[in-house]
Amino acid sequence: MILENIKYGRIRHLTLLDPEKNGPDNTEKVIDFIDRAGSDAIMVGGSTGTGTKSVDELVVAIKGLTKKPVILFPSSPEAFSPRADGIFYLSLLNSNDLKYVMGYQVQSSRLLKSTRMEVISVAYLVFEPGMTVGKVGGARLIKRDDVSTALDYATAAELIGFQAIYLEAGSGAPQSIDPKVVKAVCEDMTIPVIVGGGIRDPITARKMLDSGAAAVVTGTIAESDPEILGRIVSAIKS
Ligand code: 1GP
Repeated sequence: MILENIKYGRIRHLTLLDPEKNGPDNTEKVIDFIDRAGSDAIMVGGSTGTGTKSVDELVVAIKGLTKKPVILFPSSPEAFSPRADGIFYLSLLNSNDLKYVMGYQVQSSRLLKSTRMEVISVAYLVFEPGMTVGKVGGARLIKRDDVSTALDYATAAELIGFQAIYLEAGSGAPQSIDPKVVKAVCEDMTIPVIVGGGIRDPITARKMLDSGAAAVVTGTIAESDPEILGRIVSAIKS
């Protein structure tokens, strides 16, 4: 159970792979980095251009190389593969575009229910700078140190009944979310909080865990610097 594993500290680091940047050709190399680094799970998704074919091909390639759980992280219902172990069923709560809040969820609900994969409802909150997901997702970006607005959204998410909260600065962000926002949200929540975007070094990753995050996501670093990926994962698990 992916959610249980996140809740109870068995999945603390997740690596995001974007099918746009990771064709089947270099999957073997990237999975080798991820395995050696000790990352616990692999997310597959990206903000643009992730159609069923490229997502499915990447999921198949990953499943052939590792037993780590593969979790879909979709930007639209097309970014789907029935072969994944689970899906973050995201609702971008601070979007101006209803399709990211509930439209895509409605569109994909019956298909998802018919699969055997674990569907985890996730309140997705996008902070400054937001990067591509902020733009594509029409987000009213939350300031990276705005504790009060973050708590408003996170509390709403918990009361509505989401199973997890994902605090996102955007893939490739030059700076992560302020750990004090993570701390305030985590102190107040009973559901697990996942943090991602702009986490590039072991100290920042560790700070997120010390602030109460259940798990940390890194994407960009797996593609560019596998050595740092290993140090990030070690810092998280130390
Ligand atoms: C995506 O936040 C993650 O949700 C990944 O971000 O690519 O900046 O590590 P990075």
